Amino acid sequence: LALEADLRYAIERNQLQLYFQPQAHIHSLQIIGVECLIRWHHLGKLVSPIEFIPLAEESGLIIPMGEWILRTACQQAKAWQDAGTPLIVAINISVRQFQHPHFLSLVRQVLQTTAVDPAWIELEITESVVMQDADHTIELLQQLRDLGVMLSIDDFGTGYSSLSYLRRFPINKLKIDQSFVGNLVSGNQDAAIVDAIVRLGHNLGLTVIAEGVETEAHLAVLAQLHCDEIQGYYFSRPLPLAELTRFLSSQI
Ligand code: G
Ligand code: G
Ligand code: MN
Ligand code: NA
Repeated sequence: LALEADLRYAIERNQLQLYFQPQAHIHSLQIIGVECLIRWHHLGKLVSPIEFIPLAEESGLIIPMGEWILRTACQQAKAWQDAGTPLIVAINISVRQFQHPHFLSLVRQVLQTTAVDPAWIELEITESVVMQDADHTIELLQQLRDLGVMLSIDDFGTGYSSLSYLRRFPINKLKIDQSFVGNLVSGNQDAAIVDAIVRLGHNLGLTVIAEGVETEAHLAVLAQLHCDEIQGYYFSRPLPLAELTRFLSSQI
């Protein structure tokens, strides 16, 4: 496959780039963190991860790519810490990466070599990943927590979460999937779902963040439903580092 060969080359030649989407407190709108989102500059175009993450998963390239993402994200988190402006740095972990036998030791090694304070690192795991082989998953999640990192469940509400398992997962945050946010109107069915997720999260002692927040109206409904944090185009698109730096300084 031509694209696969190109992708392999892109990893070796550092043609991948991390973008960062700010996350903010729902009331103060203060930036609390960023989600790292991978971009690939390929033949003069920006290829979406929707196109190449599945390919990377199938081919196994997600392992070196995921390692590059983890290391680059931790280096950036460390730079913000050293500058006295620490931010939560949230990193997407793919299924195959999470299930790789050396994932735990990779995370440990990257934390050590980058000397980052792991309290500011958040690993985003999707709901479907954590539901496979739950006993093993709980053990691995606990081992990751023991390294000092935070854990969130991404795309929450789209998979088939067993609520009893959720109670046993040593996680910190639920990320409400953007499919529940796009048509959010006070009193509608999506609002009922968001309300239930926020209550569930809070009753389990978790922080709840909504993704895909695009409008002032979304923000108002989410605030009314006591959601803690927001992420989405309303606040900012994913930005390359230089633009994020400008955005951060404009917020102070
Ligand atoms: O940023 P964007 O909306 O284009 O991302 C599309 C999809 O690709 C999302 O599902 C997102 O979670 C995934 N994605 C983006 N960056 C990464 C990454 O660094 N690692 C993994 N595993 N998935 C990513
Ligand atoms: O699967 P995950 O939640 O990691 O994917 C996040 C994806 O959502 C990224 O591709 C990102 O670019 C996209 N995204 C971020 N904010 C918004 C938004 O406000 N609206 C829409 N439609 N997509 C968004
Ligand atoms: Mn995510
Ligand atoms: Na999501």
